[in-house]
Formats: sequence, structure tokens, C-alpha cells
Amino acid sequence: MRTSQPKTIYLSEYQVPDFLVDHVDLRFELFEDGARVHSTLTVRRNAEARGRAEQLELNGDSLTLESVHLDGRELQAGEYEDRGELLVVPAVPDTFELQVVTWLQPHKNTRLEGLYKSSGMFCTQCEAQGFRCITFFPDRPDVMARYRTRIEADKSAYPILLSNGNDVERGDLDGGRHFVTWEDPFPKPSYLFALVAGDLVEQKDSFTTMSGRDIDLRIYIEPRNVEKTAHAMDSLKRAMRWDEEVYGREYDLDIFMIVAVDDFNMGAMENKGLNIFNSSCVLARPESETDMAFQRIESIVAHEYFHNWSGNRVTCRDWFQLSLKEGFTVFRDSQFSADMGSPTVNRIENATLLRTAQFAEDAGPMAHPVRPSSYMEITNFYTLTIYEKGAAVVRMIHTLLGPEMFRQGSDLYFGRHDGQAVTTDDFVKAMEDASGRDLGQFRLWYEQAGTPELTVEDEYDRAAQVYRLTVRQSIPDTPGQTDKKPQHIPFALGLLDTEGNDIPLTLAGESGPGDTTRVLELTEREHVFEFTGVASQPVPSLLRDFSAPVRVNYPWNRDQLMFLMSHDSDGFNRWDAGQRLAVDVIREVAGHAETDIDPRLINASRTLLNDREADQALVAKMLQLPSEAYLIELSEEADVQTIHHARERVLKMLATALRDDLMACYQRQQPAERYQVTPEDVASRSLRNMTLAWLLDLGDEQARDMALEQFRSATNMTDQSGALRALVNSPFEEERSHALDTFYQQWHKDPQVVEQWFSIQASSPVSGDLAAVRRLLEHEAFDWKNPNKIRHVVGAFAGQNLVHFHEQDGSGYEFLADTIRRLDDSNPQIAARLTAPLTRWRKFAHVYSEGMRKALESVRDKDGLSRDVYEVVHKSLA
Ligand code: 0A1
Ligand code: ZN
Repeated sequence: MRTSQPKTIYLSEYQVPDFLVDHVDLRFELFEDGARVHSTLTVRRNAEARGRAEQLELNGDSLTLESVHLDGRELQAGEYEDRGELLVVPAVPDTFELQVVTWLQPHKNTRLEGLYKSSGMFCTQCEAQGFRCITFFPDRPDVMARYRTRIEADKSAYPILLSNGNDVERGDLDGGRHFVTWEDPFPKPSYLFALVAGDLVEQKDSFTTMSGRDIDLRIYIEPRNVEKTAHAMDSLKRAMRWDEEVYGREYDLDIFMIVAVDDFNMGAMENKGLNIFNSSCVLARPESETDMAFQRIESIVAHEYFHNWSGNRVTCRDWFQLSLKEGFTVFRDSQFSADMGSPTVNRIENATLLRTAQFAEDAGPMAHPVRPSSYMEITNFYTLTIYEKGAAVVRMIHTLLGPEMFRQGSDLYFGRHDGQAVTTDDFVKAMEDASGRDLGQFRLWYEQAGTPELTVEDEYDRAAQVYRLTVRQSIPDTPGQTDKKPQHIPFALGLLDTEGNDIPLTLAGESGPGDTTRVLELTEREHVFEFTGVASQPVPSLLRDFSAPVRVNYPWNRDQLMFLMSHDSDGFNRWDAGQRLAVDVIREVAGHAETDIDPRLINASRTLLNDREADQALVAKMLQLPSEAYLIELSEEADVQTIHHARERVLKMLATALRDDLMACYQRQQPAERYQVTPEDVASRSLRNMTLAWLLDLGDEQARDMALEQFRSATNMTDQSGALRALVNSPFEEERSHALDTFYQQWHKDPQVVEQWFSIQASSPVSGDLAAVRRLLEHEAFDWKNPNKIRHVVGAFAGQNLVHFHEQDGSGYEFLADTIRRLDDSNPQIAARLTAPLTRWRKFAHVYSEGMRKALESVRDKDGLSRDVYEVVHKSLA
């Protein structure tokens, strides 16, 4: 544990590895009180690094070293040095075999990195640097090796033994033990290694690839979850087909396995041929999981599967290149989700995540480029910037090149770099080489942090029929970066005429009318675009389909926003216009208790509620008011209480004015005969739950009875939990606690549903105050060792229940700081992630920021702070 400042690692100091490993032979002896790992590495000096190091250095973390052999001879003390985080063998030949035996204690591993136990089963998590918790190894992604893994364990307690690749041998051993040997023919970095041993049930299916190979598909779960695998299996098959059709990528091994585990730090992990999933990201059935869970599972199953090419076959040279695999893979999974569901809704959801949370990260003390240039603890860099902004950057390349050229670029990338560990620059280079486009300036998206801001002005010359748009870009300073260069931004736009129709766009100097949506390319600090032949003053529809991850400032008035809401041919901008209108109205009433809300917002909402022709999925999105988090993001010095109350008041006034329309809309959304996750059905359930929530917020007694009835008669979790949430957030105390009890009694055996039950309470602005949250921590179902439980109580409180977390007495901040200090010892990754809400302290008005800063300081002052939390806290206070 920490006594000194952790080391910062710099991209500029990257050097090729001194030694390469061609083959790794592992033998795991698994016991109840520990595990012995025998590792045999076939090592050679790297020709590219010749002349550098004499000595071999292998990474290790929390290992007990039992023995070291070099080419069959046991090394004596003095012939090697165990420095804890490094095993050093001073003099080694150019090629040799190194055998290392280590002893681990998986049952005591609460960090959930390396080899650990989750509900009785052994499992591993090696990304980013967990393999060094298993054995000494050059634990860096540019060392790629072939692995052979033999697992030995008690046969009755651990009948299923899994690792990467194909199983090549199995048999019984003395003492009721057995073994299975796995061989992975594809060279891989150590972070993709995986092992699972447990008493698991296997669900099987198969997939025939485009070249006619039959692939065995298997999902492994605990027996209680047998009913919950169908959706993941279907999603997997859809993803496999889609990757063939859209990217020409075929699966390469004969078997593809997924394992569900309850204790997992993240969502899921793409280990070669053996993906390991957090149960909540893979298991679902309609009765117990919501539409959101179904959609999340489809996209995460696809995400992990897509990594087989974007990440595994072509991997990262070093961890600064993390977005090479993550940005590209998120882009791929979001294309997939758009193809499977509603593209517009998908775009809205992606953009919301970016604009709310990634923009906030990019404006805070942890801001970093898509390709960072330094870090202390790499697990802190699994961020929205690496994932979501990284995906937005790939999307912009797609927009600039067009789908055909982009596909040629991706073919070239996969073909050129198959089996290699490469950089984001190699990715961009392949796109350039395939398309002939110069992406030189575009590369700044990888190097510069911060969200570009576009300020747009316009001018209409009626006599000349010319419409002139001036677009200026600026990029705010971020830690360590000032005076940024302008970036290359694809800026899609359209112009609407007075009827609301798209105007064909002709730029000065062009002949003939062009398309109605044009992608203008911004490369300078300022551009002036002149559109000719514009017969009347148009309304601009800017940044269509959110064509770049930027902020846009343009002074639309409310009538123009209403006009865009009902006429824009771009669904995303119809939604965005509604959001801008709502933001404007909420801001107007903020702090002014006597101000009425603009009737135009009421009318717009009424039109939406009664519009049965429009795409209901879009309608459901458009009716949702901007979140508190987004409103905070938009403010200069956020006053959380004022924002919360203003938003609440607008919601109440809307609900009051629209009561009858809400009732009618609710009644129209009759539950479907059969549960399906189609965009239409999801929209209908979402409208039903939203209208119910609005009505209950009013304290409407008829709505209360409707909610109770929905709660009782629901045949799927979306409806049941929707009713529960509405009751929990209503003023009806008795019904609320009765529904909560009933729900818990019904579902207490299902940990995933209990997580929902926790988060509905912890995130409730009505009943989820700090005292209530503390009671949840005492509940029998709460478990400090399970990251999901922590996320659904503490994470939900600090991340979603803003009005209670930001109590002005600072109690919410102190509570979070206590929690972080407590978790810092047992699970530093989770502790560091929980710190995020405090890091933005400078964004808040003084009454809040002081308390947040103090809470951070109290974490900083803890003895033996982990490297994970150290980095976040020190950077936030700097
Ligand atoms: N690569 C995984 C996410 C992941 C990252 C780190 C982990 O442990 C520290 C676990 C999973 C993905 O993108 O899905
Ligand atoms: Zn990923």
C-alpha cells in the first residue's frame, strides 16, 4: 500500500519489449485454500530491442513465489530477485525456457483482479494488468503468445473447467480430482487470458459461419439462471451474422463461450473465445428484467463478440491506445444496435450519454484525450472519453469517408494488422490509405482533450437570396493543454423553408441544387458558408444526427424550436429542438417561484402525447424532460437544489395541464399479448410508465390506483418496476412501502431484481434521502463485496439522486467519502469509480463545492491510499 507518490507512465517513453514470449504453458492446481500456478514461458530476446537489457524483468502483483527454473535448472536465491512488483533474472541467454511457480489466494481476492472466487466458482479478470496477479509475466499487450492451459480441480465441486481456445485433453486424477487442457492457437496478449472453474450449467447452440463452419456456442451459468440465457444467445447469433454482413468478419475458433458471474468490476470482458460477463449484462427473461436490460444485453454481447476482431485479432500496442479497440468496438456495437432497433432513438441515447456525462468528464479535472499521453493507474482510463468519444471519433471518419470507403479502410486495417499490437495512428493510416483522404488534421481528435464549441451566426440577404452562415470553433483548455488547434469537424446541416420543407442546398460557386443535408467540413477557426438561391429566411437545422461530439450555440427562438420540433426531417434534431426548448423553459422558472411556464411547451407536449401517427419511439424520447445531470452540465455554476426544483415544477405544471391527455395516452398503451423488445413495444411501455410517473408525481389518486393495478397485474419487469418506481416517487407513503415489501418478498431470491429494488429506492428524489440509503446498506441483501450492490445503492444515490446527494449540509459528500475510504482497501477500482461525482466540485456553486472539496481531502488523507484512488483524488484537487 501507498507510502509514496505513484509513478506516472508516459506514452512518450514507450519502448518495444526487451523480451518476447512465444509460448505460455500454464498448469493451475485449484484448491479451497489457494491455487498453485505452474507457468512455463518460451522466451526470446526481442531483435528490435537488441543491445538494451541484459536482465529479464517480469511483472507481478501480490504473488507468493515458490520457485524459478531456467532451462530446467532451479535458480537459487541470488540468481533472481523477487522485488514484489518485479521478478528480475539478471543474466539470461537469447532464448530460454523459464518456469515459475506461484501460490495465490483467490478466495481472499476482493479486488476482483487476476484469479478470484465469485459465488463459489473460480474466475479471472486480466484486463488491464490482472495477469500479473496470476504469475510473473511481461504483462503488456504487445507481448503476444500462444497459450496452453491445464486446469486441475476437485471434480464434484468444479465439474466445468474452462479456458481460451479448444479443449484438447481431459481426464481424471487421484483424490476425486480431474483436469481439462485448453489450447488457443491464436497469439494473444496476456490481458485476454481467462479461466473459469465451477459447478455450472451449460446452454448450447450453434452458428454456421459464412464459409460454412459450424461453431459451438455455449453459455455457462449457475443452475438458478437456466431460464435467463435465451436473449443473450439470440443476440450473439445476430451479432455474429451482422459482423459477417457489415464488416466481412468471420469467427475463427470452433467454440465460443460466455460465462455469467455475479461479482465483476465492469460490464463484461472479451477474453479470447471465453467472454466473462457480469450477470446483469447477460442474463434476462421478461418477468424479471426490464426492456433496458434486454437492450443493454444485446449491445454488450455484441460488443464483446465484436472485440474478437477489433481488439483480439488486432490488439493495442500499449494502454495509451485503449481507444483503438474500445472506440472502434463501441462504434461497431452502436451501428449494430441501430440496425436491430430504432436508429434515431439509438442516436439520441448515444448523444445523451456523450453530452451529459462525457462532456462533463472532458470539462473536469480528469479530462484526457482519446489517446492519453500519461496515466498513473490504467484502470482509471476506462472512461467515457476512451469509449464514447472514441466511438464518436470513429463515427466521424465513417461520415467523412462514407460507408463504402470506410469498409475498405476497415478491411485494410484488419488485413494489414492481423495478429499485431498496433496504435490508433495505424487505424487512421489504414483509413487514409484505403480512401486517399488526408486525415492529418483529423488526428487532433486523438490528441486534444476538451469538447469543441461551435458558435454559429447567420444572416439572410433577401434581395440576393443568399443565406450566410458563420461558424467559429474553439476548444477549451484542459489540464495540461492550452491554446488548442482547430479540429477537423464534419458539420451536417439542413435548412428549412417557411413550410418546414428541406431546401436543396447550393453553396456559392456550385452549380445546381445539391442535397438537402450537407456535411460541411470545418477545419479553420472560422468559416463563412454562403448558400445561394434561398427564397426566404430559413430555419437552420444544425449538427444533424449529432455528426460530431461538439456543443453548438445558435440563438434559436422558441418559435423556431417549436417549428423544428414538428418539421425537421432529421429525427435527432426534432428531439434536440424539444430539449432546447425545455431547457430554456426550466431555466426561466429556476429560482422564480411565481413564473408560469411557457404555454408553448405545454402545447408541444400535448401535440406529442396525442400524435398517434408519429414514430412512438421518438415521441417517448421527446416527452422526457432533460435530466438534472444535463442541466447541471449546461450551467456555469450549478445550483443543484434550484435546478432540481425548477425541473420538478415544470414537470408538475405540465402534468397538471395535461392530466387528461396523460390519462388517455396511458390507457391507449395496452400491454402486448406477448413480450417482445421491438422499438414499438418498448416505446409503448416507456410511454405507459412515463405518463404514470407524471400523474403520480401530482398525487393523483386515480393514477395511484392505476399504478397499484399495473404493479399487481404486470407480466413483465418493465411494467412491474415502472409501477413500483412511480409509487416510490409519489407522495403515497403507505402504498410505497407496501409495494416495496411485496416486491422484495416476490423477488428476494433473484439478485439481479434485488439490485433494481435497491436502485429504485436509492435514486428516489422523494424517499431516497441519506437515512434511507444508510438503511439499505444494513439490509440483508446488501453485500460490500459485490460491486453491483455497491453501484445500485451508493452509485445510484451519488450519481442519480442529485437532490439528496447534494444536501447543502454536505452529509451526502461525507457519506460518499466514507464509502470510498472503506472500499479503497478491498476494491480500489470500484472505490476510484465511485469518486467520480466528487471530482466535478469546481462546477458547483460555493455552497456545494466547499463540501465536495473537503470530502475529497478527507479521502486524500487516508493512510495507504491505493494508486487508483490516489490518482483521481490528487488530480481533482490539483
Ligand atoms: N474490455 C472490456 C471492459 C473491461 C475493462 C476492464 C476490466 O477490468 C479492469 C474489465 C472489463 C470491454 O470493453 O468490454
Ligand atoms: Zn470493449
